[in-house]
Amino acid sequence: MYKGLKITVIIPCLNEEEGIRLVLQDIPDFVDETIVVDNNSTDRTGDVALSMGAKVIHEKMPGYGKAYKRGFAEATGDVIITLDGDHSYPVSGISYLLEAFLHLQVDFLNASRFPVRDPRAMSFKHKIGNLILSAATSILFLRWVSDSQSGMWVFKRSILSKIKLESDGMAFSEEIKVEAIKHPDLTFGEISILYSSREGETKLNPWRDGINNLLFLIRKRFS
Ligand SMILES: Nc1nc2c(ncn2[C@@H]2O[C@H](COP(=O)(O)OP(=O)(O)O)[C@@H](O)[C@H]2O)c(=O)[nH]1
Ligand SMILES: [Mg+2]
Repeated sequence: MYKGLKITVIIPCLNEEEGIRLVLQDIPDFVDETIVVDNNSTDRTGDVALSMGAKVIHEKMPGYGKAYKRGFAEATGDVIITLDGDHSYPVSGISYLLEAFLHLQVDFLNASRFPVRDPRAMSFKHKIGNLILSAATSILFLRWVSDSQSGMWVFKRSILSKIKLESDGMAFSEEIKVEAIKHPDLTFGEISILYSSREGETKLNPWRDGINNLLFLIRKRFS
């Protein structure tokens, strides 16, 4: 519990046996529930997560968005915090994010990776791709968003009944933010975090996912 709120952490994982160990060992004691959604990993991700006390859900259908939707359905906390299983997002920053979330009194808080302070954390190509996608989100939805592709969010679980989440893939990350921004009853905030280099191999295909995410934003805006 954190200030009377039940806290759930959700982590989607595809072959992250090294990263998930580092993430789980730093999860603060006030977190009530840690859910790892494993998608047919061929390494020991599920075993490692289970041995470290996480609730492990095996989702058969592939996809980042699919994994999150499954995790959301299992979550019981008042507040949900998400992050990658690759140890690139700051686990030690969870209390900082929760404090900001409560202080700003928002329904959805996005943790922005920008400015990137660790030069090894993000390649130049990824920085440009993220810049284009965040600029597109900001222009299309008329709200400044510095990192529409961040995978670390803090939000009230109750907002899930108000928003529509359809993407099964990487576009899920921008979709949930756009849904929070567009909804007239929901408030959106963003603060900067320290982002670092990941353990293991990226699951992102920069060209395919980058173009898909851009088309997803355009379709979402004009449909
Ligand atoms: N369960 C599940 N997790 C996934 C899938 N694709 C990616 N992930 C996880 O989602 C997180 C984000 O993927 P990552 O490769 O780090 O993308 P990046 O942070 O955008 O470079 C990582 O923890 C991945 O292991 C998937 O299909 N299923
Ligand atoms: Mg990652």
